[in-house]
Amino acid sequence: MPKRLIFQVCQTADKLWQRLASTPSDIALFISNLEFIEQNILYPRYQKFINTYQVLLSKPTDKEAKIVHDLEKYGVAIASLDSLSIPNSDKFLKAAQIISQELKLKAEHPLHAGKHTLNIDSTQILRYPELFLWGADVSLLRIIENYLKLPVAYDGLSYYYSIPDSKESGPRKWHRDKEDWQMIKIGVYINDVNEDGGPFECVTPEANELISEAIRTKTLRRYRTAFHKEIQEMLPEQMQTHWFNSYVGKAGTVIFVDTARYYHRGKPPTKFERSAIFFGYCSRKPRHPFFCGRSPLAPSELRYMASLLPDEVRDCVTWRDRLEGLSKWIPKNRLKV
Ligand SMILES: O=C(O)CCC(=O)C(=O)O
Ligand SMILES: [Fe+2]
Repeated sequence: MPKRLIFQVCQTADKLWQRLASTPSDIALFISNLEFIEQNILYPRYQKFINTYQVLLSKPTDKEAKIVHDLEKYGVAIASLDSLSIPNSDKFLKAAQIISQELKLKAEHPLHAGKHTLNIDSTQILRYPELFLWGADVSLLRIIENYLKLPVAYDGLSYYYSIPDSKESGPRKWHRDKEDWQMIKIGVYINDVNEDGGPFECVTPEANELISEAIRTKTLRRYRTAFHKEIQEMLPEQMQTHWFNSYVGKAGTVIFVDTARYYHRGKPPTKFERSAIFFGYCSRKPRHPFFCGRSPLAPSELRYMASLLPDEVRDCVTWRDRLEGLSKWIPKNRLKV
């Protein structure tokens, strides 16, 4: 059999397996979103966690508090590698640029023809631990803790090498992330990104409020992914000209965003490739733990990464070992957005 055919057969079998393995978490998602369960059990439990943790919240610096404030007000806060001054940011960016070259080469291989996005694999992350470690910086974690008002779970990173084919699929469709009530993604651009190079986009708070209302009144199914035109058509006349922001920026631009509360997408690039890393964070008792663990690292690899971190940060990576209750046993959902 030609190599390409074998590859396609393997890919189809893998997709089928992923769908099958994701059935328990799809059912759990359905149950946990039943109005009765959400309003009488899950939401009160979440509020109780927040109240209990209030006295333990660490104090942010003024610079960190400004980012928390922007997140609370707009759902998004913009910074840069320079402005954040996180240790080893140069090393981190250099490694990320090497990965970009590797993914570019991989994309050119005929086996990957037609793919809109290529992702980092675990061997690449293990080769450059600075990629994972950057996301576990104490200042970043303090910002997120103060936004979530809960202890932080660091869910690792996704690397998107996005090809300029204009296709609206995967995270290029408008969506909300499912992990938790509120969560944070930190996006870092690895190359300069303009309007034709697939900028990250997020709806304005006003448009998000209208979309949330459509979900409350069941006009829109919660967690439904949507094409650009579908959202546009849902919104009233006066909002048509400005219902989202496009975050164009230089390499090293850093975007903090609550991807669970706000509809967002990576705009399909039309002319230029885009390399970006998205670090994921939620609380240590997330609403849907079976949607966490999106990074390609296996549990043993995560434990290795945790061992490289200072004691006080390690719990952010190993939080899953201390998860309680039924949801701990539901296998992780394997389907992409
Ligand atoms: O690629 C992008 O800009 C969006 C990524 C995204 O939706 C996510 O990481 O949750
Ligand atoms: Fe997302």
